[in-house]
Amino acid sequence: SNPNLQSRGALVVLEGLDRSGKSSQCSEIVSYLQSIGLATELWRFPDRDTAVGKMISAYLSNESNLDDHTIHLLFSANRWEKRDKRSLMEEKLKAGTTLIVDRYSYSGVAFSSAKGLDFNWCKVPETGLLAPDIVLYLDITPEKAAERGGYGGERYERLDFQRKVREKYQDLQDASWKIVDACLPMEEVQKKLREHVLELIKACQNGKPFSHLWL
Ligand code: 2DT
Ligand code: MG
Repeated sequence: SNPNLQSRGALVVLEGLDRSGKSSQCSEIVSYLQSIGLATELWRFPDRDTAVGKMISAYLSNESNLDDHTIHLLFSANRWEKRDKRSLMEEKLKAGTTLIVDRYSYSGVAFSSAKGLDFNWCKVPETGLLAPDIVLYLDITPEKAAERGGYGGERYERLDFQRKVREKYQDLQDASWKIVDACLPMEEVQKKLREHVLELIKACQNGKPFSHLWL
């Protein structure tokens, strides 16, 4: 490996429709990576614990209503605010920590554009954020996802809307995406995710450079 290039952690994003299994798979992969001695943290967006995150949470649970553009920008702000001194995403990665992130800018664009907002307008506020090294997309049809039951009753958790979100996700796919069939048994899904992530971590340790959205 090139000694001039810095060993760093990997920025891994999981995306998918509601009930695609993202959150469980994220937890499992984090436990696995930690168990083999790799510094790893679980992040998620929205981060509902910040001031902005509390506004988002109120909106999602229908306790408040906001204009579609306004909530879009709040979701984006919730990603930008994670650049503050203590939690700076890039600092963590540079220190060698791998981040497993449950949703990111792709959710931002897919969900807002599925409401009818302009696709490119939705991408603009994300411009300049750190780009994931990989996007692991847990692919499931909205019908199959709904069969899993337990849509929590939050805004967006409706079959017709999830159909539109899936189409928008398809328009966002690029070379950094790996599509994983979310209907395989959970262990099989986890196995595929681990393979992708371990290969990527190696590349990052060997100095894979950072890139930024939407280059
Ligand atoms: P969770 O169920 O994962 O908490 O997500 N969403 C998410 C957006 O509309 N824009 C965004 O930028 C992000 C990150 C997807 C709550 C919902 O919020 C949607 C589902
Ligand atoms: Mg949800």
